[in-house]
Amino acid sequence: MAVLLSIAAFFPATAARADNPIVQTIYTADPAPLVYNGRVYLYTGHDEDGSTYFTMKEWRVWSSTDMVNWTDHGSPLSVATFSWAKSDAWAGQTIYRNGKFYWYVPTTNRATGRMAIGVAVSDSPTGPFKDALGHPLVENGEIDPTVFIDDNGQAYLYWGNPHLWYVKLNADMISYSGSPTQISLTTAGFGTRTGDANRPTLFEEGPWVYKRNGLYYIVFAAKCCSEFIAYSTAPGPTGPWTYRGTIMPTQGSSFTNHPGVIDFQGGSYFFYHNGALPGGGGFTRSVAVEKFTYNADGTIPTINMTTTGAPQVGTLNPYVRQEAETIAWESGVETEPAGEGGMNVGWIENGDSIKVKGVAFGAGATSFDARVASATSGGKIELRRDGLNGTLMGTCDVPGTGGWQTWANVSCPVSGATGTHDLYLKFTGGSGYLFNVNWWRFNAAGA
Ligand code: FUB
Repeated sequence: MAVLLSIAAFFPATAARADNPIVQTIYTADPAPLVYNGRVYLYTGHDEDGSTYFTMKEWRVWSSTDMVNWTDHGSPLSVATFSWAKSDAWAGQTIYRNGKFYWYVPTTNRATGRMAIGVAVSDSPTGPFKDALGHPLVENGEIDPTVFIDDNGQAYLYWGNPHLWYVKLNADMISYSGSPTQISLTTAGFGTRTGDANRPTLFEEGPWVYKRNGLYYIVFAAKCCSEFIAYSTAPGPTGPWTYRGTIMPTQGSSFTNHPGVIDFQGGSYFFYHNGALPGGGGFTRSVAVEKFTYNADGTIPTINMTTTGAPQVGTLNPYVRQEAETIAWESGVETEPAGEGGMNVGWIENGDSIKVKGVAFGAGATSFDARVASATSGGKIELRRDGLNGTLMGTCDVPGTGGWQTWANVSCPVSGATGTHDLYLKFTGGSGYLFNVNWWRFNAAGA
């Protein structure tokens, strides 16, 4: 197993942590949430460790049913997926239509040296995605596509920095009708910027377009730098736009920000990024989320960044297989593709941990199973309630299995696992890497 230097390696263990940012194993940026089939899929970029520019090679996918425990689905799309692309896995968005998922992304065209918009397609929200065209969908040197399908079935792709463009997508979602059209950036539509004669309005980049109760919204990164998040509304998908003000003020140790807005299970959620992780900043960003409520007139309240994040929607069922890479908060671990499919947690050392929030044990669990692998001599998984030093519900011994991808099941008895609690998987053992975990499950009496 390769030794990766990562943020996780130096992130301190904390007993009681909030849940923003969403991902702690890597730096993430440019959130694009999608609700599909009762889950939120979160598409992000990936800022490389130690970046001093927007050094981004791949896009990543995460998902959650409860807004606090997020499953890592790895990287089903990268710059390398596009044979014509050279670099820059920047801010994109994925949408579902007719059984397929379309992911629109900006990346640099090797042939022209300019930013272009590519489109990738998959049968699954978690990929694998393939280049739908073999060439850019559209190219004018501008970035940050957002995609929207109106109630009448007409799809629109918007993008831009420094201008704002749209084009009408055909029903196949990989071609368009007419030519890219510039949306007029008026101060009435997009607010007034002072001090930059070339950019008289606040629109900077990162548009996010959607419709709610018949009103069209464009949320965007405003002013530079540092950016804040603002929005405008319109009676139709192409305007005329009216500037509505700030959603998220400039905050959070990153000079960019990037919005993504969804409704899920009756709540509204605002995704953004900041520099909140250790080592974080403008090129080492992290995606976070807040819950909010629209005002009665459809306007959006001011939303501030928190470390608390969104409240949990429901609970997590420990009596079905749960992926080890389903995490509310972690300390010290990494993830990687598992040889037997999906992802696994690895790079586990003594004292590392994973918190899984709001686990509904109900009447009580009697045993715990885990799928593990170890090329060394293994270690132990301590199952603790509500804190790293909380009540010990059980300890599972993990033996050496002969390889980091040589998987075996281990099982151990548990007690005191009743009601709903945060579960801490605390890993202990000797020095060096101990073992990997692919999945876990509790068993109830009689199961
Ligand atoms: O992540 C690279 C670029 O930074 C994005 O395309 C912009 O929206 C800004 O977040």
